[in-house]
Amino acid sequence: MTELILSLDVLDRQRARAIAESCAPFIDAIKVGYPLVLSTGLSIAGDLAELGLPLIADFKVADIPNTNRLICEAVFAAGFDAVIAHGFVGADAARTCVEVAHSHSGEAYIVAEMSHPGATEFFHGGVAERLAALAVASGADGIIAPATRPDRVRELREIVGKRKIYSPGVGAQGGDPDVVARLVDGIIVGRSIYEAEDPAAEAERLSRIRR
Ligand code: NUP
Repeated sequence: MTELILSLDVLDRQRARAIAESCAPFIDAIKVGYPLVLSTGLSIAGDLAELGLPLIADFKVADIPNTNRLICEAVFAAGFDAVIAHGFVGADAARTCVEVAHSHSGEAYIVAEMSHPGATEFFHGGVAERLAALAVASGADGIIAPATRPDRVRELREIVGKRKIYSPGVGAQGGDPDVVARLVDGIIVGRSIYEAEDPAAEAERLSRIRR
């Protein structure tokens, strides 16, 4: 069954906790990125961990191997279960994120292609394919690929095989959950859920689509 991952890009700790708690019965993981962590501090991970769902740190880590190591160690020490890293920094830097994640029994995902319109500027022309291959060669647990371009997801699936594909861009960015949920291991959904009048109801609706 395709996972439903809540992207919790709200700025307020109480609101984040309330939305996560109400959606918890319908989601498989929570993704936290810079907006929430920069607003509340890394301690938000401890708050959310109480819900018992896997926590994914969407920090798109993209530095030299040593700095990547320091960042990922802090991520897992804070209680996250997975980290998202960029691959364009090269195999050594990406592999460092994978190694740290696995040393904590966690997971690492490499961005193969992003979901926004401008992503085509640099990710197309063979780059995304190379990043997907790098993810496989680095032992990453999967890739991030765009729900906004299902054809690209199909192409990247050829490269990553059974490794997981998590896909953002559903709803607010135009991606159709009915189409993409069949192609990927998890859909990542932010605004469609947390900006809904009833976030839990929207999460429940999406959780039914993905089955
Ligand atoms: O390619 C990507 N596209 C994307 O939207 C890679 C991402 N990590 N994201 C993130 O997914 C984005 O930063 C946001 O946290 C979430 C999508 O949110 P929404 O468009 O559903 O609100």
